Amino acid sequence: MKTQVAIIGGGPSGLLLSQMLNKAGVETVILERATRFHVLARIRAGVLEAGTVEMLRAAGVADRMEQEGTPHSGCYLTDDDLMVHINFQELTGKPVMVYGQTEVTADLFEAQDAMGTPILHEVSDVVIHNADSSAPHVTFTHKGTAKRLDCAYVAGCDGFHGVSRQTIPAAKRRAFERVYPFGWLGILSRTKPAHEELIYANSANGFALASMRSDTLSRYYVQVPLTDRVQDWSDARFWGKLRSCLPGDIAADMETGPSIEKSIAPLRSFVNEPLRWGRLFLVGDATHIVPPTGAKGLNLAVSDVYYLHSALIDALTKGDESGIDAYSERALTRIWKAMRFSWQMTTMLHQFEGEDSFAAQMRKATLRHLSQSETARRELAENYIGLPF
Ligand code: FAS
Ligand code: PHB
Repeated sequence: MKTQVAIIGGGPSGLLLSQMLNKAGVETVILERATRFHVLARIRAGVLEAGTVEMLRAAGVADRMEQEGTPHSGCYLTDDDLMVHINFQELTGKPVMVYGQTEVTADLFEAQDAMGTPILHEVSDVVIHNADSSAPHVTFTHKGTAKRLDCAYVAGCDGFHGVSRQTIPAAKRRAFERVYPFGWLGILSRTKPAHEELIYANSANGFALASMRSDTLSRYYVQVPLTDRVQDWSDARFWGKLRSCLPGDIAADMETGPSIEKSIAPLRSFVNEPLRWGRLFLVGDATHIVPPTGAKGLNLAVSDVYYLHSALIDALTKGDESGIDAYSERALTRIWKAMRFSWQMTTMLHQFEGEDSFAAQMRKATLRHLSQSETARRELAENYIGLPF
């Protein structure tokens, strides 16, 4: 098998990169470890930055998002009963789009199928060879047969647990990491969302997030210790915890119902540098992880794709390698800014086990400052809707 760009991973990074390259006439093959059903069964991000919306439009996969997605002009940060409204539209002139990552991925699969792009599911034993040469190739097993894919470039879009990052020799890469001592227990329920905008709640009982996928499908999270397991949490226990974190009047009116999905995600901040080794380029969760508090994970993957797709097109169609030479440093500049914002939102809104009373006072003071300072609200809004690519 031969192609121009071999893409490891068929999540949002790999699919969007492939779609953007194919639209420019660049051939790709996507190698995905899981079944399509499994990829689409993952419930993850829910908020799209303004830049992500533009990229999906440029990729030609925005029609359903325009019809079914919901623009949000603001969100709330709360501290017990204090509710601080962050009006993105007023402060930045832009909204965000609430439209689930699952739907984005489904739209990308549909577009890639229409392109006739080879997406090989259930591959295994993926190994990237000679990435630091002018002729890399990938070997893998598919349907019980050993295969080889020759290519000009390899895009590592295979997430945090993939093989791409590990292909870069340990001596050639650096990792920066902060693991948080708690996770998010998330549920999906066919209930009316607690509020028409997202609520990031800081309270004496810990952090909670009230989000949604539509006006009949709610997505909620509560902070839990890393030792907790999903089976420790009945729906009733979850609803009780969520109510204890949200402002009283909202908690009192909230509709509850059976969970249709329930999972615990650990929280970490992680950056791998560099994003390139020879003709291998890392994209998305393969090279960075953010705590979901800032709604940056999926959106950061999209900005990596924004930088890399144009660089690969220039290299393959014009022989201009300036873009691929600049990719790692250019992407990392934006990655670190999103890393900072996600870390700040996480430390501002979560209780840390064993913290002193001063830490709780700092959280309260930060939220009160936001309620009184338009400048502080604008700084948060500019980061939340997404810094420029
Ligand atoms: P992904 O991990 O989505 O995709 C990588 C793909 O590569 C997967 O399909 C995997 O099967 C495949 N793969 C892995 N190893 C392979 C191999 N060796 N060979 C072939 N294929 C391989 N972000 C937010 O903004 N908000 C959220 O609320 C949020 N919640 C999250 C909850 C969880 C549990 C997780 C894990 C992440 C969450 N994220 C959230 C972040 C998430 O949305 C990621 O940023 C996003 O999926 C990044 O997309 P990819 O880079 O494509 O990585
Ligand atoms: C979600 O709806 O899943 C969601 C929204 C905002 C976040 C994290 C998750 O910051």
